[in-house]
Amino acid sequence: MSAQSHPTLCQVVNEVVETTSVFDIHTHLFDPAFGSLVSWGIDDLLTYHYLIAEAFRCSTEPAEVFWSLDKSQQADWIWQHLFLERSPISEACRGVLTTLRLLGIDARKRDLPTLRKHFAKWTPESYTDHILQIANVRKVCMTNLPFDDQERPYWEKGFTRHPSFVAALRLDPLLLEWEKTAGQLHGWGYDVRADLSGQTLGEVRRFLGDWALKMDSQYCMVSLPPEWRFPENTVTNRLLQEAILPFGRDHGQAFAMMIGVRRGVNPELRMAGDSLAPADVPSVEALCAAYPKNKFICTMLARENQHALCVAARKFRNLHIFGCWWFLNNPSLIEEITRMRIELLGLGVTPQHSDCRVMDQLAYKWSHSRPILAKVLSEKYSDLSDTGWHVTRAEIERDVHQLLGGGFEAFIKH
Ligand code: FIX
Ligand code: ZN
Repeated sequence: MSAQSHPTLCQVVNEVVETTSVFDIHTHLFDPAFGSLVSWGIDDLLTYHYLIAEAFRCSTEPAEVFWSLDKSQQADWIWQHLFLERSPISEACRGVLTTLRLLGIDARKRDLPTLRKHFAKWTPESYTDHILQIANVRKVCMTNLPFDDQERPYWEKGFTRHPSFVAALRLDPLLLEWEKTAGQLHGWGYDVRADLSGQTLGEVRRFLGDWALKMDSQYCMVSLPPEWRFPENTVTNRLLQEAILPFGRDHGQAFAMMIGVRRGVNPELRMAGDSLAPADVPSVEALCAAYPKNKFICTMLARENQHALCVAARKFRNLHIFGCWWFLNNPSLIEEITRMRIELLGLGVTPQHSDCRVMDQLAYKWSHSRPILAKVLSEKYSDLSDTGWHVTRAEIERDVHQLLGGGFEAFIKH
């Protein structure tokens, strides 16, 4: 008889990574109180912009034909092209099938009308809780835009907040379309001018303070094009230096930058038409050096930037890097980037966020990322073992909690 076998290091790491609840630090999900803004269910899953881009490649029909369809017809069209006429082998297609599997829905008959019936019994509230539990996600950070006419009324009216949803104040229109946004701010009673003169910068700070309070935002954030440079005398940088960063220091709000997106490269794809290019890591380093009292959070979209960004984070303790964003959220790239980050930064990084737009996606995005994190960590703990340093289960739990959002919470803490 063999002695009772102990779990291997690899089994313990897998189990801990599977069972540690995540703080998902960047998503486009909404608290269920946002009603019709909440996306969920099979039609929203199929019309995710990642899948729209893939389905367009399979058809020669004019784009307007697709855009003239209603949501369920668009879902039918995508299902036909990506799931019926060819095998759904891409990461985004696989994600739909993983989600259905985790929901206990059998998709093998490939019958979309039957799949739809499984979602009919849920309300956004009950569905949200169900998904959070399946995905083992404890907290979700939204992306909140005071400039959005559909979203703003919910904040202005007020609502009872779901305990798992926290806010992040998104500032793209303020930093990237100042002239238009100045008009909006003016209309809301802030004494701002398009040329930034007079009280403008103080008033922008007042606006930020009002909205950070209203949303109880965890941090402020922007997505920036690859051309963004610092220092450089631009309206974006003046707003950053004279409004956002002083506000951040006064209110303990970190500033997140998601850099490298080229919006609308193919306009006929609408929101599926964005692309990327390498961005400038020295600009991030210059910002961190110039503002040591501000906290910065950063992710970059181009694979080419990932190594230099890790090195930047080694140099500046006020910089926390995160996530395998968008076109990087694919297993081969997640593995490469996660391994490199852990080698260069140890546990001082948040390896992944989901960027979910549809509630159900929490299930697949985390289910696809967790085994990769476990694989990389097992390898690293095993290398440690070879030195004679054996980690305990409690130490592994501590480390994984840190990687899955705990370290980020500590970083942004006021
Ligand atoms: O700017 C962002 O936050 C991006 O993540 C989105 O704009 C993008 O559409 C997306 O969903 C990527 O995953
Ligand atoms: Zn995003």
